[in-house]
Amino acid sequence: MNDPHHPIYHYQPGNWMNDPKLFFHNGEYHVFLQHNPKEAAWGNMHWAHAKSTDLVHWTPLPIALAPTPDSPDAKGCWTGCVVENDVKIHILYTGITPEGKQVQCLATSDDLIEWEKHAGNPVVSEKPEGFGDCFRDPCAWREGEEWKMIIGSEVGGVGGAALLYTSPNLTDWTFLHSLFTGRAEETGHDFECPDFFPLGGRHVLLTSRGQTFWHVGAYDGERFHRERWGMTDGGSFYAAKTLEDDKGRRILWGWIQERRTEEEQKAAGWSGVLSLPRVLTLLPDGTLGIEPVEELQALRGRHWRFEHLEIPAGEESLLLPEVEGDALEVRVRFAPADAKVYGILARCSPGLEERTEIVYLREDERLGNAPLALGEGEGLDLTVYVDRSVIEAFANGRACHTSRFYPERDDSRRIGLFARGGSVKIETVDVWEMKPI
Ligand code: DQQ
Repeated sequence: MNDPHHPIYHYQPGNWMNDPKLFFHNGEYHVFLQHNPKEAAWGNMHWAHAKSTDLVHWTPLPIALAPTPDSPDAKGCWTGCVVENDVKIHILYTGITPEGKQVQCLATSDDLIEWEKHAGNPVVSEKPEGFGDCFRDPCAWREGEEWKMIIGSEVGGVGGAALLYTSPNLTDWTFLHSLFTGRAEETGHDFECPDFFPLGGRHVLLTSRGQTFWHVGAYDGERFHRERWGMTDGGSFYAAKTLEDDKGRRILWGWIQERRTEEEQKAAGWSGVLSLPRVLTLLPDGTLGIEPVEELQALRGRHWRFEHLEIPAGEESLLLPEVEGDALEVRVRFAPADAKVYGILARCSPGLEERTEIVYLREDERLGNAPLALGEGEGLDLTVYVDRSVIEAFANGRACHTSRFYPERDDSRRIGLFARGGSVKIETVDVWEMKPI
């Protein structure tokens, strides 16, 4: 809490974290993370574990998986998934063998705390012919009497592939074919951390390379036929995966990456942050809706409100009077604007020497790097969660851009609005102080 860049209402397990894997069980949300318990640097992969009952506060739990010397996961327990059959709870994950090969392993538990690795590991030892180096991050689900699983891979020169397997029992797996093969120029040369689930009458495939992409389409039990695709987030947000809770909500979390040097990360003693939970919905046009969960409102404290503000053409910015803080929720409704570029300024010093922009680019139709086309007469409804060095932005229920900013001044605590290349009218501004978790 004394580190001015360390978030206060985002979860971070200490040292290194990446890729979340989610599991909902008996009313509790469980998150497992790729984790290096020794230092704030990638490597030595363990599975950290924490749980929450309210989607806001997290209780750290003992490490779930650690590499076992001279075993198929001697060099790391990489990403995978958590599933439950009628008897036990299972983790399927990628083990890195002493030779550095990627194989798929199984571990089992009764209580999610004590995990026993399967004596016959690995359960999948060989990559099928014809696919590239990537062979990792299993994602399994039950389908009638059988289990299905996809493993992230690639077809050289073509794009990412989600290799489909079937099993009667989670230990004996048969390769079928690629569930879906992407195009490198759209969604990257391979698929890391695939996730696959039904949503609103369609199926959604998530794949990661560069960013986490969503693909919406039809699943016929053998192949996925993609209809629409896009980005879950345009910024520092990766390896995102989901769970379904007892309210039937499909909730997404990602790994918020750092944007400072490896030396700075190690010196800080922590690296990587768990994103805020985001609810996914299928929108009427067949694309994906993404919004922060409403439970986050429990963190709101002191409130400021402003109405009918304007930034006229030629004037660049305005600082909100009185508003101050390094952990805030900022909600701004912009009327349809003629400014070319406009948005919110966060972590501003009083004279604006230091600040970061959360920007909507009207002509490019982007929120930061995330595509966002506004309809005729549609304003911009922008919500920004500022949590010290973490900035998560959500717009119009369908675009997200997460960024990092590490202020050097301790008075960079103000919030502003800005516009360039024209004017913008602001209908309402709400700002809340956010409480620590
Ligand atoms: N991170 C894991 C891999 C995965 C990658 C290793 C994605 O399993 O493909 O830490 O960030």
